[in-house]
Amino acid sequence: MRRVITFGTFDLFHIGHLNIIERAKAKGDYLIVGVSSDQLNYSKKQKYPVCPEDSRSRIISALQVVDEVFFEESLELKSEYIKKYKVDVLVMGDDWKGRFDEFESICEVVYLDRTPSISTTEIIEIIKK
Ligand code: C2G
Repeated sequence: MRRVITFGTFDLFHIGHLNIIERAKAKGDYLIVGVSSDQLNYSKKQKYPVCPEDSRSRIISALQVVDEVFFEESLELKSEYIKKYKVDVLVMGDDWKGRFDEFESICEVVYLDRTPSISTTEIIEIIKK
């Protein structure tokens, strides 16, 4: 069984998120998703996501293709998560291209094209206008 992992905030869940999650699952048989915690977002961006972590992780858990969800508490813990969940493939969108190459010694690393023309930031901007 090929075990796949992907990470994300998945705030204001949209079609770009669904696309990458479905394409990540297609890389293997069992999909684990690390949902970044509110605290991790605050430490990266000095602001909290619109949707709190429990809501974001419940939405991800409810997807048919997702087998397991956990909270990503720190960007520094990727190799621990990869080992803990016995991961064969790490999948991320290509906005992260090159950033996770260091994990190629412990698993396969795949970057997939982002879905064009949609992002949480753009959704927030459109609603504000
Ligand atoms: N994504 C995508 N297409 C979009 C928007 C997002 O493919 N139009 C992908 C991103 O490339 C990422 C995933 O969806 O792989 C989650 O995106 P975000 O919620 O923006 O997550 P991010 O803030 O990138 O958090 O440890 C890494 C972080 O937890 C990733």
